[in-house]
Amino acid sequence: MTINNKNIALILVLFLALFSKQNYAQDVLALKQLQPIEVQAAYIRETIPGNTISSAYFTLINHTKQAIKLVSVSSDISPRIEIHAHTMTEGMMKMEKIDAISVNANAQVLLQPYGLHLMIFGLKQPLQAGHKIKFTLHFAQHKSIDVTMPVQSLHQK
Ligand SMILES: [Cu+2]
Repeated sequence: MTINNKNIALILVLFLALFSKQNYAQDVLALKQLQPIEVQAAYIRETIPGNTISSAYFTLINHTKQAIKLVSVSSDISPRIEIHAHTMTEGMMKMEKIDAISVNANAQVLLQPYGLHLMIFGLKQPLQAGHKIKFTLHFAQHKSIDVTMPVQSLHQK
């Protein structure tokens, strides 16, 4: 009986692929468990032609045993990013700047159209669907986290 080197090589490659895939899955899991603050479903709106304003939305999840407070957001794309809320004033829907978004221990807060959102002013360049934008979220008593948000087309909901 002869040993086929080709077959051995193939088995080795398959084995390595499986092994590394498993390791990768474990790494992702470990990373998730290590993140006390998580951001999900983040996106920023494509700009309307001629406009330099946009808004961004996401779910902010607090896995810690203490309340957290998002106090500001920064990004290279804009000199001014504000946290906004929509309020009803005399039957009119208005938005206003707020100082922070608090998230209770083991809770989450949704930033969504007609609710809490980030308002991005003075965009240096138009935002086009498919692009990815990096933001840094700053917290009162927690280290900042980086979030990459895809630009969503205006035609999407
Ligand atoms: Cu706003």
